[in-house]
Amino acid sequence: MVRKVYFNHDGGVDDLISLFLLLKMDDVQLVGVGVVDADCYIEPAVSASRKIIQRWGSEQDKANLAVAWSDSRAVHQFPKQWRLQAFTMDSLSILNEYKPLTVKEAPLKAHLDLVEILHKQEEPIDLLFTGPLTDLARALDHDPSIESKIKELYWMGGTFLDKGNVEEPEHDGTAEWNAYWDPAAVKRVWDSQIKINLVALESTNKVPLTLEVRDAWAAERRYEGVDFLGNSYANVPPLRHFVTNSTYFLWDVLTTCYFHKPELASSDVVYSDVIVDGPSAGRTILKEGGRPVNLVHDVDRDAFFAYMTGLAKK
Ligand code: AGV
Ligand code: CA
Repeated sequence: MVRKVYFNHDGGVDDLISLFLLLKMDDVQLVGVGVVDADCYIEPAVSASRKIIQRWGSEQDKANLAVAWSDSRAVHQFPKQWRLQAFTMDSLSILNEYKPLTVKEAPLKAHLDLVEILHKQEEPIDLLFTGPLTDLARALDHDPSIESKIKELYWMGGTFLDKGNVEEPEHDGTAEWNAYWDPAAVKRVWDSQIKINLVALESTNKVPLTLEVRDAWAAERRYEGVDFLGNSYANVPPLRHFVTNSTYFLWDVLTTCYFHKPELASSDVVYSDVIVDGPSAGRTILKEGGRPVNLVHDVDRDAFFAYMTGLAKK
């Protein structure tokens, strides 16, 4: 059975690698792509997305997919050093080898593109979000009837740990960045009936980029897709001595692989809420009687890396 999925991402290294891997997965049909101006600059992120579809999409993907720009805006903006990584991704030779670029941009803004594509579906489809939830929240506000067209949401975001990954003035450090970028959007999605799979820091903390992973990709760079992994992750710092604010994890790639292969990870339903403002803005908390979400809290690290590297070889 082919699973249909709409993918909304924010142009980071692991967002773009997620797009690449989605195109490689058996029995997955990508029905739409939206890009939000969060952990990226949107122009190179849209451009890199179109180039990835052009290079690795099927004939059907290339003919039917168009990449939608979001006009959603930050409540709390990402650091510029991280956002600049989209320019390097868009400049990689492997994405610029073949011209002309024929994969189109979508005519509608990303949240309206999502609404339109959901309405075209006969059966409910899955959503994969690897950046902030703003476009989904706006789509729900625009047309709440789309809920019946959504099977499940897979979202990289949030954490119930004491320590998140936001290190910013005025914040207490308890939030995860995708939630912090637009906390009210998380609340809007929590207020819906959508079934949520949350790939939070509990599991993504277990898949840092390490030198060992880098070397394993280098040893297999004869595979075009593995060389693409190595070059892409050359943009970002690995874990060496201890975790810093810039240490890179495979956050979104784990989320994307969990969507396709949930047996890589373990999960439990928890009841939760989100703090919308103040020093803990964007913090997700456990709460009795709160909103149920399926929290992915653990992962088989070796199986995950073997699986994602295997996909890149196809
Ligand atoms: O919080 C994780 C999210 C993921 O969607 N992003 C990166 C992933 O795409 C934000 C982020 C947190 N720490 C970062 C991030 C870092 N050190 N570099 C770049 N982005
Ligand atoms: Ca992301």
